[in-house]
Amino acid sequence: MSFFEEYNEIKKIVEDNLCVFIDNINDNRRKKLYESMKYSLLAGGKRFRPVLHLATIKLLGGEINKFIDSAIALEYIHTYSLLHDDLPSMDNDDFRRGKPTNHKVFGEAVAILSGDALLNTACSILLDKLNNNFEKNILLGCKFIFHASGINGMIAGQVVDIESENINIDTKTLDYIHINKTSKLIRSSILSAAYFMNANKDIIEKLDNYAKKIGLAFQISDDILDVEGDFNNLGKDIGSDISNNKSTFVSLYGIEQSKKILESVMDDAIKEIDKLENSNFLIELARFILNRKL
Ligand code: GRG
Repeated sequence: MSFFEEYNEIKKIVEDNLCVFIDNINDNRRKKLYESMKYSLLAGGKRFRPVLHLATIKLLGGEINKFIDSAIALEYIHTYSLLHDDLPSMDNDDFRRGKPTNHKVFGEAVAILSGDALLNTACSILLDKLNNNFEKNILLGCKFIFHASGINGMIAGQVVDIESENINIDTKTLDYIHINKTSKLIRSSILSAAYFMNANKDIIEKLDNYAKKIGLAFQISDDILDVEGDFNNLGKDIGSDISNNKSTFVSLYGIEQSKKILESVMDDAIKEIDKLENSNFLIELARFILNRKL
C-alpha cells in the first residue's frame, strides 16, 4: 500500500467516527450547539494528529480500532483550538478549512461555547478510556495530551503569540511560541500512543525526538504556506500572519533560509527513526510535511 493510500485509509476511520461522541446531544434544545460543533469537525482538514496517533499505534503493533477514541479526542482538541483561534478577539479569520469560520455562521457566543464543548468532550472521552482500562500507561498517555494542550503547552504558546503581535520578537521567543502553540500537541499525538502501547524507554526516546522535530517542521511549513500557499489548497486566508503583524519563521529568517531550515529539521527527524522497525509510514509522513501544499 502506498503512503497516501495508508494515510487516507486511517483518515477515513477517523472521519467515520468523528461525530459518534457528540451524537447524544442531537436534540432540539441543543441543536445549535450540535450543529456548530459538527460544522467545524466536518469542515475538512488533514486529520494529521489522529492519523499520527493511530500510525504510531500501528508501528508499535497495536490494533487501531482500540484507539479510535483517543485519536478523536486529539482532533476535538485541535478543532477547538482552530475555532477559538479564528475568533474576532484572536486572529479574526473569515475562512477555515475552505468554509466560513464558525463564528461567521453561528455567531460568536455559540462558537466560543462549541470550542469549550469540544475540549470538554475530549476530556470526557479520555476519562472514559481510562475508566475502561485503568492502567498507569493509559493514565500517562492521557495526561500527556492535556499537558500538551494546556497552560504548559498550546495555551501558553497562543498567549505569547497574541502578546507578540505588533512587536519585534527574538528567535528564542519565536521558538517558545512554535514549540508550545503547535509542536506539543503534535508531539503528544505520538507520545500518548507510545505510552498507551507501553513502548520501552529507547523507543519512546526515538519517537519523542522525531515528534519534536516534525512538530517544529509543521509550524515552519505553516509559516511558509502563509506566504506562498494558495487559498484553494489551504482553505484559509493567505497572509494572515502579515496582516496580524505577527513574527514568523519567514519574517525572522526569510523564505529561502526558512526552507533550508525546514529541510534540515526533516532530515534530522527521519534519522531519529530510520532504524526503528515499521517506521516507513512516519518517514514518508515527514517527507509529506516537507512538500505539503495543504
Ligand atoms: C486557541 C488555545 C488556542 C490555541 C490556538 C492551533 C492554534 C493555537 C492556532 C492556529 C494557528 C496556526 C495556523 C498554527 C499553525 C499550525 C497549525 C496548528 C495549523 C493548522 O493545523 P492543520 O494544518 O489544520 O493540521 P487542518 O485544518 O488540516 O486540521
